[in-house]
Amino acid sequence: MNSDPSLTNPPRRGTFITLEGGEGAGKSTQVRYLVARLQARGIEAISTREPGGSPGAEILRDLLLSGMIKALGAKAEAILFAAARIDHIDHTIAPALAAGKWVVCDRFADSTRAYQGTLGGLDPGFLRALERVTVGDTRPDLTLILDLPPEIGLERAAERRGAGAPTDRFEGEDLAFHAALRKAYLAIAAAEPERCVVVDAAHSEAEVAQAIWDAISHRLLDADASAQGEALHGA
Ligand code: Z5A
Repeated sequence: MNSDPSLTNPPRRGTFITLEGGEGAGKSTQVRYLVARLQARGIEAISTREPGGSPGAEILRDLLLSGMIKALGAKAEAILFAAARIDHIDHTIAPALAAGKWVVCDRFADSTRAYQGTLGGLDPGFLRALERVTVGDTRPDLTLILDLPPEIGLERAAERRGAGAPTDRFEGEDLAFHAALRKAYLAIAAAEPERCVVVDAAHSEAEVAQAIWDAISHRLLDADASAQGEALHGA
């Protein structure tokens, strides 16, 4: 009998984590905390973002956030976000996961569901089909939805931007838009509780980082440790 599990088991895919939420919820801040904490544990982890995250997708990011695409409508916008996502998956996410790394991504397909889907009023069947051909098997293992009253998020984003600086395509939308966005994310979390964890983002950066770490420990690291234990016992 072969006692070396590496010769009998296929290589392990890495772990894919996405952070989602409205404007100024603290996603980029928490991506940095999380990757640093994973690396401190000796886990190989990369951070990335959407739209963008690969050279081709970064070109589309500039176009999408410039506001020039808005006039084409939500359907065209969703297709362009999807095109950027395909490049991002092919060149950044999939290779890292194949190498066994953790990938921590600032926004992913739930942003298309919330912004272009719910707020853009797109047909759910169209969105599901687009997501299927775009994402394929590269689905997140865990999605952290940072939940925050939009008034606080917009205030944080305005402070970061600085007085007088222009808003981007989505920052310029009104409060009702951002309130509807919050509801859309909570609906996604309620529909997929096995994948999504809602994190109260109204606390300090350190408290939010701890809540995220607790969710990861509970959902991924503990489960991973017991799976490895079972594999070793079964070997
Ligand atoms: N979009 C879409 O429509 N469809 C899609 O499929 C995808 C995206 C993928 C990308 O914008 C836009 O594209 C986005 C959705 C749309 N629309 N908007 N708006 P982006 O990448 O430029 O920005 P963003 O993703 O919206 O992130 P953000 O607004 O820049 O915020 P954030 O990443 O969530 O927050 P942050 O940068 O970490 O923090 C904001 C400020 O708050 C900063 O000064 C921090 O120091 C501060 N902060 C962070 N955490 C805290 C706490 N806990 N307390 C107090 N202050 C804090």
